[in-house]
Amino acid sequence: MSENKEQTGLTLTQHIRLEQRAFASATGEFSGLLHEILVAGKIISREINTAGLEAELVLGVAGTTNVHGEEVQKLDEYSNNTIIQLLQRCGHLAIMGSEENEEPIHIPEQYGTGKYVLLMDPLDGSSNIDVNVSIGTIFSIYKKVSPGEKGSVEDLLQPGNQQVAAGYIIYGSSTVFVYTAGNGVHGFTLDPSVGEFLLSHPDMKIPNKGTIYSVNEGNFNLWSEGQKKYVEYLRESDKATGRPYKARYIGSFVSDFHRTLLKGGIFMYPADEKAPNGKLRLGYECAPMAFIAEQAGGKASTGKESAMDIKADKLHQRIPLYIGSTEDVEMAEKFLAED
Ligand code: AHM
Ligand code: MG
Repeated sequence: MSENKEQTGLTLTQHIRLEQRAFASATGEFSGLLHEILVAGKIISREINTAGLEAELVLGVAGTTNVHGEEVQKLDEYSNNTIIQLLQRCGHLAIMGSEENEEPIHIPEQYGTGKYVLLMDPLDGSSNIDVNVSIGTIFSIYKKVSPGEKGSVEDLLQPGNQQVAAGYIIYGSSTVFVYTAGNGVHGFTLDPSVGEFLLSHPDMKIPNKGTIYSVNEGNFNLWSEGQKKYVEYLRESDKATGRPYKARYIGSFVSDFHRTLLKGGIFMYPADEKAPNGKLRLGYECAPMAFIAEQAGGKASTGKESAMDIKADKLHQRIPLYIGSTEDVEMAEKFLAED
């Protein structure tokens, strides 16, 4: 859809419905599913916005660790429960996978199942919660491929190129919902006065080349030679290629990715000596953002191959990630090829 007056006050629900009208076979299930995700986003957004006022109840650690051995924050748990509760009742899902749950989440029989599967990171960047830095929810939707009514883990291990839709909600200075259903990337800002996400960023495009790099440079000494040389290259002065690049690293993937989508450049979480597959998870962090990056004209790579083409072996699989402007990601791949 192009930007015009007809889009004034276009809500996310309306946008999804209008996009789906293009598909003769659309049954409304997909629109229904996305609608439930946006409702969950509003509830989580409200909780985050009042976090400071109810600090004891909402902020801090929950006293448990998750499958990755990381401390679970109260808001992590709240966001995970909110999405599971809402989504399992919608009737459109066969199975879910979450960063916070070691095993796949089956849909209780009384709610019935549908033809879609959902992967999510309910609250990404949660180490930033207590310091008022933007955090987000990431989701990825596939069609169920396993036989029978119930979903199986196979449904959650499909390569990113099979995604039907992906998106994220960033809880920042405003709450923004960005999604793609394979027809461009569109962003909506929550207007708290009316309680609706309204179209604010139609047809988002990543610049072909940027001037910002984003990486946890504290790991420099653990990196491969190619990775070190690439970052050193970005820090050199060369007017013609816009170097040195600016360094920006929030440590909250949704926020770092959102900036990269809007301004261009590259975000990376490379493999290193301690983490040979990097840190970020394929199913609910890398693949959804890769789909969005590609739909916005950008690129996502492990440094060697497209992040969209990898089929996971396990639910919580990690991969190294280079994502953002096409020229920047390709330059990173060139340096990594020397390793
Ligand atoms: P989380 O899903 O537990 O919040 O962890 C993922 C986060 C990402 O948001 C961020 O890009 C990365 O971890 C930061 O890691 P590091 O602190 O190693 O730089
Ligand atoms: Mg995460």
